[in-house]
Amino acid sequence: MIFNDLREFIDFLEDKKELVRIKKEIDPILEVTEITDRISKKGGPALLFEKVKGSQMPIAINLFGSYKRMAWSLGLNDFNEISQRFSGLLKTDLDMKLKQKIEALLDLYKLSKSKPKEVKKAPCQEIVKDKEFSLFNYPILKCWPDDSGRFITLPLVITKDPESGKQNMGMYRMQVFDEKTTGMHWHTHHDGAVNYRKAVKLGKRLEAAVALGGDPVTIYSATAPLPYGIEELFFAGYLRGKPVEVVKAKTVDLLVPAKAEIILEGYVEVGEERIEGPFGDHTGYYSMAANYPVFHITCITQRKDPIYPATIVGKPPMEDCYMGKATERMFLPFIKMQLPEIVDINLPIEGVFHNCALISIKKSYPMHARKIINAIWGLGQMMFTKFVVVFDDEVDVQNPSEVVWKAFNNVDPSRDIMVVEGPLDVLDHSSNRPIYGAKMGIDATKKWPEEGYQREWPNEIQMSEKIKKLVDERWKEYGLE
Ligand SMILES: Cc1cc2nc3c(=O)[nH]c(=O)nc-3n(C[C@H](O)[C@H](O)[C@H](O)COP(=O)(O)O)c2cc1C
Ligand SMILES: [Mn+2]
Repeated sequence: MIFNDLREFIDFLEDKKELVRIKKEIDPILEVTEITDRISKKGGPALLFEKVKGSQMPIAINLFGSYKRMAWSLGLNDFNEISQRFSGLLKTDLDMKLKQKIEALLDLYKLSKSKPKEVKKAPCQEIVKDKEFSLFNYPILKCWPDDSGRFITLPLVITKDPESGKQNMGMYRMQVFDEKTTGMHWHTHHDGAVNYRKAVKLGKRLEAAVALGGDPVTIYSATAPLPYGIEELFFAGYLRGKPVEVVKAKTVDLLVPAKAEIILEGYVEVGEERIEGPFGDHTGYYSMAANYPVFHITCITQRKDPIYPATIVGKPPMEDCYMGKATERMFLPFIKMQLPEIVDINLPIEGVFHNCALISIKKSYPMHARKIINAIWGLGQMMFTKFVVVFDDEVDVQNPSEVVWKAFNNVDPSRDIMVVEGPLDVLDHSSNRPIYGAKMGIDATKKWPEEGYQREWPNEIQMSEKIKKLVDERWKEYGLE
């Protein structure tokens, strides 16, 4: 099932008993976080806070907060379908079976559906406020005690490349500075910041529009690590197999998702910066205050009865972990296209996606693991990965016990570890200076004579099939169950 907007998804979750309504009045300052965090840590449902102190609209949160809901949001029944479902385009084999050919054709068809469809009338513009408005009328959360203020946490920030005219849509949290102004926390490595730097060069303020809500695939797409120049709204249409409807914003030259709940329109002034943060972040730590551009809102458009979408981030697992895991599954086929020797990748949620990648490969030449480590550091947002650990293909990288056992037993630290310097995620707090520092590659594969290992690599202990069969047959006789 493909959803057209946030409320369709909310209704669906409610039908499936995966959404709970909270009718008691709740404070968006810290109280929403404490409730949602407890629910997140239990693997609990999505929440709709119907009565929020100081605001007329409800808050929807934790919508993506489980493997099941994440899969549903993408129109799938099961999380394990993600890799297969979105890899059709990459099948180039001429000997494909008929079924595969049909799947590939379906994907081509879907690609042709990816261009957003412009409409004239849109639910997100039922009400237009271009003079009197205040962000303080919206149920914007203060998430954690040391946060520097209230933050919009699930925004789809749309800007345009001033040269090519292509739109980018990224999710960057926004600190509320006053009624009409927020921070614009696009990390220097992300595409919003690229567009901003282009605007600075041209000396022209950068228009921006921020969608709150929209269909869940569109929301997810703002978090997807697409290469610069690939438009997230096209990608969302591809994933949905149905174009995203867009409408011209009222005061800026941007197309925004027509079925969003709320749109903030405005601009980022060239060279203007303000201290933003601290903010309790994905890592489970606060990201510290730093200078970021400022977003000036010129107009708010919205539905008559908007639902305010939010999320909280903090110590994993949280809602964003399931979005990250969906990305891991969705992009694995694309990574394999460039690095076909990769069998599987696990980005453990405790590694918060940029800290750790566990990768199994079909090793076929000396130092093959190092090639993979270096390749990962050159691959889109994988470049931030602080620890890359490479295993032989028989290792199940999804099994933490197996991973730790293999790594600790197989690695000779003086031979198998490489430490290099390079860009790090802005959220990394371990390096001496922000945004760059050391990263480690660990080769946990079995070592070959050609790699200088002159001893005999021991066999793993395995019982003989004959004895296993015998014990299977006699199991009842032993009286152990
Ligand atoms: C809940 C959530 C909050 C995020 N907050 C930020 C943020 O404040 N700044 C940022 O640069 N990226 C943030 N990200 C990550 C980006 O959305 C993600 O890297 C995305 O691919 C960036 O898109 P872009 O490459 O088009 O800039 C966040 C992701 C999620 C899921
Ligand atoms: Mn982008």
